[in-house]
Amino acid sequence: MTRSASPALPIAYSQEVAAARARAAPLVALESTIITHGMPYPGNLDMARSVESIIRAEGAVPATIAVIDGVLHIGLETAQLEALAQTDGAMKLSRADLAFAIAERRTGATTVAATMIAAARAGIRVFATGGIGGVHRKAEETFDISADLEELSRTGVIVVCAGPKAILDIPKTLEVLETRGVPVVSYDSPVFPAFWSRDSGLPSPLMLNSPAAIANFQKTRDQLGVDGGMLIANPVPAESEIPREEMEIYITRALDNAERDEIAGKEVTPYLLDALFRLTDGRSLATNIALVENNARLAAEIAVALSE
Ligand code: PSU
Ligand code: MN
Repeated sequence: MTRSASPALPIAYSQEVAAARARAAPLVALESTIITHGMPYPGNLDMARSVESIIRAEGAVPATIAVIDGVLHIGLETAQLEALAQTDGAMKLSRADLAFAIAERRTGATTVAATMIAAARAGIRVFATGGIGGVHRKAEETFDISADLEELSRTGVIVVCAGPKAILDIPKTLEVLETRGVPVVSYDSPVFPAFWSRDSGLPSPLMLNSPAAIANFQKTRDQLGVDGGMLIANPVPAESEIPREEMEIYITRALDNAERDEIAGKEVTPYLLDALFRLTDGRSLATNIALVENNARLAAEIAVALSE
């Protein structure tokens, strides 16, 4: 790389993504924090691979996003994905530090917020994940509100998730999204889902029943000049869900442990996911994988509908 006064951003597209961009094929962005900080190896790699193949089967192209040695990758080659899934010290990148990792030539995984920034920059309009970050319980004391919510309000990407992780304060999370003008749409369900469970006990602000209707809603927002993102909440398939009452028992225990261990900041979400994995004997992980796969399918369908 030659150096000039203002070198271009180090950005690399995988072969598959570059080819898809050249023919304007529908693309679906995928985050990488779920790989490095959300699930243990090798389940994380199995999940990452299966999600990519589900997107291909629906006629779209997957673009897993990560920073590797200071290069922003839009789409990972097979060996890069395998290496990332086994990397230990990857940073967990959000809006605050995505550029830091690039500038300092570090390796880092992108959260929902950082993945949205990278996807928007690459012209990718749809993104599949598991659960977004949100307002943590006791946020009135800790001020812990995920940067994912702010990003949804400003960056024009459709994020398909299974609801906010139930470890969060879901009513407060919905309040913030409403305040920031983020449309929250449940897919084919009148109730708002809560990640491992299909029903959070709260009604959904909006509901749509088909990828075409979601694409049409987005096109209308574009016509109206309303920018920012949109959140699609896709309930986990019934056969994979852990009912809310049961999950709540484990969540209470995991939150108690987090408080005892004085976990704060970026550590909170990975700590709780790991604690739940152990408290549920791995069941929470199986559910997590099933819901990400389900979201990948819907995101691909939306990307295809948007391109029609
Ligand atoms: N959903 C998962 N596993 C995860 C995450 C979401 O099933 O690991 C990650 C996402 O990257 C999300 C992040 O953006 O957790 C939120 O972290 P925080 O609460 O620190 O903002
Ligand atoms: Mn936080």
